[in-house]
Amino acid sequence: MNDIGNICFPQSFLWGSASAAYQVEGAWNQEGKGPSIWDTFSKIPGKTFQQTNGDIAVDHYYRYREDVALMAEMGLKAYRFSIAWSRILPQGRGEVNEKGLQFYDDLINELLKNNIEPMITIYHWDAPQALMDLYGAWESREMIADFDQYCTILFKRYGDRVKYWITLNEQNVFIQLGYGAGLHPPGVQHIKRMYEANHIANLANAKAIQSFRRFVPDGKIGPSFAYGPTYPFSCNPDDILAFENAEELNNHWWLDIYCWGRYPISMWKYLEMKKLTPTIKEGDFELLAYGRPDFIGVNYYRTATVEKYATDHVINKATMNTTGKKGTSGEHGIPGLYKSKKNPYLESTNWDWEIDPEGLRIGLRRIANRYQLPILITENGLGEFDTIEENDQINDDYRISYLRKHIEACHKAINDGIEILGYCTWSFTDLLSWLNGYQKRYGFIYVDRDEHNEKDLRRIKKKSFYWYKKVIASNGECLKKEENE
Ligand code: BGP
Repeated sequence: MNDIGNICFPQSFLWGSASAAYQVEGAWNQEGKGPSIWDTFSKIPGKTFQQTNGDIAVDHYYRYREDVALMAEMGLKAYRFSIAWSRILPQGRGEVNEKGLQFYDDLINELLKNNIEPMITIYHWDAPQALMDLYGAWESREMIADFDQYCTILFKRYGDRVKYWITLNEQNVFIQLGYGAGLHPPGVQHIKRMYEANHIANLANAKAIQSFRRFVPDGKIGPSFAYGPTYPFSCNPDDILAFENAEELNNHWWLDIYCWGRYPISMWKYLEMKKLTPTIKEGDFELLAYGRPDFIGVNYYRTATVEKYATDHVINKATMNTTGKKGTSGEHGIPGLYKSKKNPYLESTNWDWEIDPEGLRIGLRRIANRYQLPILITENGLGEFDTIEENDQINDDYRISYLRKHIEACHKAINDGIEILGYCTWSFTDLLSWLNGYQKRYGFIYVDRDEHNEKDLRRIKKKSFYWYKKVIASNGECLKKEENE
């Protein structure tokens, strides 16, 4: 059970890589695109690392052909990218921007020409600013119909060629950071509003899936969830209870709705007591029942370890490490429910993200068993500083080691009986990290730019590029050799 054993990924396994429009495209105000909430938010002083934004990003909008050629050279089987809503509908609703539609048409065709399966993320956090101004975006039920209109345009236009679709990317992140912690747009810090907005996003997700069944009956769709499986810090029953609380509030709160159309019992009760539950209207649960996905999209980076958090001991507001200075992130938690704890068994990255490949296997088993659905790993990767050495060499052995261990964990999960459709690394090229600037790099391809200087945006293959190429070509077999070396 613990051994990597005979490496045998299914022949159809989708070895992929992922990105998001705001983080790669640039061309933020070109060819008819309207502004998104990230275009606006990133320009407010103090919101992002060294005031970085995606105005140019890595210029993928103008260099997509070069990027796809690199994907083809690598042998990539799938590319997950997102569509910028305000490129298609500059006002968020109403008039369609044909040039925007054409851009993604061209990208899709270029991918298919190179035998790369396109996977569309419909929403990766960049809501049209016009809808924020009009009615507060996710805080209004008007968003459900507008999102559905946007989705339907995409389904009709690309549904003939694109068979894998992701509705919302990390609803748990954009809602919690946008309306709870206030670190993402719209920068709100209000827990009741957070749960209200989240419920509306749940309804929009279900409505989009309902429409998808009509327009793309032979396709597969699901949300991508930022899944951080929880561990109890000790076997003290108090810590076990803290773990149950965190798992239910941070994971089941979303996954139960997606897969079963209902909220978990105990956390509903807890939030009800705190007067934080969202408003439920007639017909909501009928609609949510249509939301059952074809797969669960999993974005996995790390696990979370928690312990009991007594109500009389309140920690200061959590701090997030956005600088890459190790050890600068703080504890967080909810008094009476759980408190985060550093896991002494795990190493961390320079951004304090714990590295835990076994946690991926554990998480995959937990959710596949609970929801009985296949899983598509829509993101997994390592954000690190990279340096260019002599002759344009980038020796990112740390990234190779990270990815290798996580792919091995996927294989073990497959041996455990879990159906995994594919594995997308985050990311293909380097790109803008929302709050962490350009110095936190994730790609197989180095992009020569920094926080304030776009330089020449040259693409340089890292050592990990050649490594993943071998992994794909051998359908994972080469990992076994590496293990024996
Ligand atoms: C996920 C997002 C991605 C990406 C990744 C890495 O939450 O879906 O868009 O950014 O995390 O995170 P970060 O850029 O904060 O390091």
